[in-house]
Amino acid sequence: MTISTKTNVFLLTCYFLGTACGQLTYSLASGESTVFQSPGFSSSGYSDNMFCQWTFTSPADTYLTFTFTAFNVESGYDYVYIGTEAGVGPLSRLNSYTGSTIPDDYQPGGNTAAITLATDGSVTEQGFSVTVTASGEQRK
Ligand SMILES: [Ca+2]
Repeated sequence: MTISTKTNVFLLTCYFLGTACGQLTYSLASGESTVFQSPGFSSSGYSDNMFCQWTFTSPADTYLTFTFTAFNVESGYDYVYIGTEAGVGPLSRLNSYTGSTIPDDYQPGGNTAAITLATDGSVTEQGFSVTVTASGEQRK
């Protein structure tokens, strides 16, 4: 019975983590744009101790571009990362952001990219809103 209880606690924890992050994968058609907002953006902001990774994909001959329209995470403690594929591995081209300066447009260089939000145990802010666009043109 002990094993069963631990398993249930584990599954419950996963359930809540998943719920806090919301929908995790997004697929865009060529030429399509979508506005993505971090959890709680339009209400009380994001939460402590979050680790959420959202993956965006578009057709093979397109490139994803991230255009931030609002950005505020606790400077030096909470971070937003954008990288190719599944995010934070050594092969990813990874940009990291913290603080309240709205980042420049960023094109990771392919048709798959992930945004990660990692927050520590205290102090939260509004988070970010970003427009993700699948375009047939690659920037220089
Ligand atoms: Ca924080």
